[in-house]
Amino acid sequence: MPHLRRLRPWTLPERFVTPEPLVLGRRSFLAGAAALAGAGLPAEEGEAAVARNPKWTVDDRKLTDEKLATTYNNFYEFGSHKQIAKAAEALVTRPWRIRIDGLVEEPFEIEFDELVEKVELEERIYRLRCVEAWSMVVPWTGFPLRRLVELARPLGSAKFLEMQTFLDPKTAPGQRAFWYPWPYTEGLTIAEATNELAFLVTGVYGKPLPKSMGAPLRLAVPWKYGFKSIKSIVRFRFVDNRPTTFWEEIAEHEYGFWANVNPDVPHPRWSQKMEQPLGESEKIPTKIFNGYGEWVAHLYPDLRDPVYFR
Ligand SMILES: Nc1nc2c(c(=O)[nH]1)N[C@H]1C(S)=C(S)[C@@H](COP(=O)(O)O)O[C@H]1N2
Ligand SMILES: [Mo]
Repeated sequence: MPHLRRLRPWTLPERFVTPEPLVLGRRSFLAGAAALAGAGLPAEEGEAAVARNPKWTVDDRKLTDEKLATTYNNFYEFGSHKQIAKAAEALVTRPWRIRIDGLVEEPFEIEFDELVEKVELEERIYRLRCVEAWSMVVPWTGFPLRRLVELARPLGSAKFLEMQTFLDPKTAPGQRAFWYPWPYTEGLTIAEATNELAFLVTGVYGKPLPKSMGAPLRLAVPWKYGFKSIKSIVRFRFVDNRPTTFWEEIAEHEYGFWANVNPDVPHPRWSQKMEQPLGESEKIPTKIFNGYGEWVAHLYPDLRDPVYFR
């Protein structure tokens, strides 16, 4: 499609050379989502592109290879290993009902496609640092979580935002492991959720989000360890007490609520000093807040307190 080629020069900085255009039209983006469900439409000439937000780039590292990023995953619903991509194909992502409730003016449910129509999509290149010490750099498509908070109209009494993944053991074999506290639950303070970095993801590499990466809607909070970036979200609940998260419930001394990246606070089982970028041979030093301290350090009252870093 020639217009996609024409988009490339001004949407792709030269240093991010990937085999495919990073930016697709909004229409083709949604159509791409439909294509996954078996009803694809061709992209059309003249449609608006999902704009790259130039503020969020990673200039000291290359983009992670798309094939690697989409096939080396943590998604315990589909297995406790990295090769879950095939199993995750069983997930049915349309219709996809999202519930917004708790301490809000009025609880409501909304279809994913309807939600996407209410927001402005943009592309951001973010780092992701897993607590297991591997990392990647990916171009997410999505919208600020702050936008969802606005749509939800939380009450003044709301202090935290709890998020939950779908619960369907028939589809997700991992959820038949009854010793895990399903559904996967995560949480942020309202200040974190409305920080400009907190991003709700609907696509990656200019395409709809693959199921392996948490289709149709997942979180990206790049200053925190990867387990905070919850996948395949079906519920946003505003609460006044700190939610207990999935990993915290399993092993609270290993995976805390805050989980901000810090090379100087080791995990009980491994150092956090270095990380292995997926697909590269050399390890690199990990940065505090994964390199995003400028935007988020002020959210935490005492940076010497290790509680904020696990
Ligand atoms: N629902 C759900 N979300 C999840 C996980 C999970 O197992 N289930 N794993 C987390 C972890 S540990 C990481 S590192 C990231 C991995 O995202 P990726 O597979 O897209 O790289 O997803 C996070 N979100
Ligand atoms: Mo992770």
